[in-house]
Amino acid sequence: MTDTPLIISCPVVGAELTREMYPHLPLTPEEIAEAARDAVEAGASIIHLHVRDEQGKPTQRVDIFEEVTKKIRERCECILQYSTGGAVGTPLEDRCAPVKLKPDMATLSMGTMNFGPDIYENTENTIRTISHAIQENNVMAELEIFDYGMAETLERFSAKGWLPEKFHVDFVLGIPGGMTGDIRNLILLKDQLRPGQTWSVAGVGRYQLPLSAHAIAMGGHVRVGIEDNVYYRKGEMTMSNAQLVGRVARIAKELDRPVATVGEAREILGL
Ligand code: KMH
Ligand code: ZN
Repeated sequence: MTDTPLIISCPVVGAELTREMYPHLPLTPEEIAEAARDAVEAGASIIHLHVRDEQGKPTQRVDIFEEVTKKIRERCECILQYSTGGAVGTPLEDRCAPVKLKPDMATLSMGTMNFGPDIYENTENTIRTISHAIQENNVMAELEIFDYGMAETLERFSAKGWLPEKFHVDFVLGIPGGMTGDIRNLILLKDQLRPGQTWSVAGVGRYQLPLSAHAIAMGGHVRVGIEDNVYYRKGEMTMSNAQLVGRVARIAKELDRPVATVGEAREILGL
């Protein structure tokens, strides 16, 4: 077991959920900022951020990212990671737009896939354009890998010089259309990485808890929050992001893995 502190990342709102699907969904800048603060107090050091417009719809509007960022910064210290994935179908230009605010990190999805009934489109041009925007703004990329082919794309793109030299890798497992959250998939993907590469896992739905526990034991890091799963256990919705984060922090402590402070997370990621 590694004694590297565990980085917990929390995706506090996501782009696909609605209040009908999850009644406690934070939507306004104030609500999102409070959800972020509570998650940080429970042990998260990274906040993975999507934002919503005045109607509660997912948006990549720069003014709203700016407002939410300010409100989060007023409440807590954390590593802010903007989504460049947006919602399924968000135009490429909109996806790139918030990166110019220079958050600490931004996501970079590594391939096209079925996303439930939809298509999450990440053509070669999309990936290269977002990668360029990220590098141009001196932001650290988190590569989102939903499927094995995307791990191979990582190597291919890296060899071509299309990726930043340094990045963090997040495996998102359990989206219908991508790889499932079977532990064997995590091992397969993790073994594909270069030595020393930092990685985390985001288990979707019922995979969130077992994948979190395995990542802690394997020396990886964990993403846990309602963007990926709204249940605390089968049949019981979670009260909040903080409740999900708090459980992962407790499991880590029981496994003798300290939970990273924000400063430690910055150091581990090389931010
Ligand atoms: N909403 C998903 C289609 C990201 O944040 O970078 C994409 C997503 C990935 O959430
Ligand atoms: Zn996201």
